[in-house]
Amino acid sequence: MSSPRVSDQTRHDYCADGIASLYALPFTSLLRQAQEVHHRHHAAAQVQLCSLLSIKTGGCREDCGYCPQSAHHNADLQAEPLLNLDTITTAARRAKQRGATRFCMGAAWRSPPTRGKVFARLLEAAAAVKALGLQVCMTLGMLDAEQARQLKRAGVYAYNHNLDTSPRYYPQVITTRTYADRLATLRHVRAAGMTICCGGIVGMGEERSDRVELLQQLSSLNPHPESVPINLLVRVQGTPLASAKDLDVFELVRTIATARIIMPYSRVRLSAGRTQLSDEAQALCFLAGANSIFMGEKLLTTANPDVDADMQLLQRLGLQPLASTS
Ligand code: SAM
Ligand code: DTB
Ligand code: SF4
Repeated sequence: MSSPRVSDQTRHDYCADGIASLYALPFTSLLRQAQEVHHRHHAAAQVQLCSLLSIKTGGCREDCGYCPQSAHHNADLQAEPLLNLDTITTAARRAKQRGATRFCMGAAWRSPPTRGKVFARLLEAAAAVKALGLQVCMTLGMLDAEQARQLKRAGVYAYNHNLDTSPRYYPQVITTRTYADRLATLRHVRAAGMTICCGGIVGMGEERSDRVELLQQLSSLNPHPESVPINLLVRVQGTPLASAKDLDVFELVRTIATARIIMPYSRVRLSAGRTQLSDEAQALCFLAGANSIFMGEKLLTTANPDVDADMQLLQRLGLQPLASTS
């Protein structure tokens, strides 16, 4: 039986069947192809460390079934209004000292307030974090074209806006905004000249075919998202997905490997959910082509591994944090 071929070209026309046959390859063949692509297009010993900060927490109008920050659910969470500039820059400075090269600010909004003081503070925060020599990433919900242009002008390098899952499964998880809304925001981000960080979540009770269709949607974006976060659901008490059933960890690895093959130049981020993974499972994710993690004991509102443990893991694997370019 001939196996699907790896191509050197970036392709945006993968069909779901083609992606499904890659995804379902024998594990050894899938990982070999993923590693070939990873080594061809990346410095495969380097892992980018990113740091996250929730700059506005909780009370969100959206009903995303996985999210502790939604006002529709009952997670045990302290809501916080937008942080002041000092608090943000202090956190960014600390992240840089600890080896992060990218700083991602997240806000629990459907979309940021259109203009005015709050938006002005976001622009200031972007400029201040950029001035520290960090790649600035923001994730603030839906943007219109003008907001995207202003964020770009202020120094935002990447905008994170996830598709989360397949178009088919999406309405089971989120009802307050559509897949099309998300694609519209991604278009504004691209048109404004920011890079795109777009991925999804696995382990929400979806089928393998949903993970494949998410990957198909991501690979159809042209250009590909420069950054593809693959999150393993963090099950939070009080959210509708609190008791989603365990995902076989090899499905996470297959998702990463397939993303690596079909989006060869993108940085694939092993994102939320690492506290649920053994060192060996994380190593498999790196073998599959993941080349970034979030570092710091907190993601936005949930736990992440200790920095010391992460540094030890990288060292044991002979992997290096990506060096700062500034
Ligand atoms: N409110 C903005 C939005 O939704 O675009 C930005 C912040 S939101 C928390 C960013 C992303 O975090 C979501 O799109 C989702 O993919 C991910 N996320 C949220 N809760 C999660 C959870 N419990 N487990 C895994 N990923 C999660
Ligand atoms: C992404 O895809 N994962 C990060 C980042 N983008 C903003 C967020 C993960 C959040 C996990 C749940 C929490 O800590 O609240
Ligand atoms: Fe709000 Fe974002 Fe959470 Fe959805 S994922 S509820 S939009 S903070």
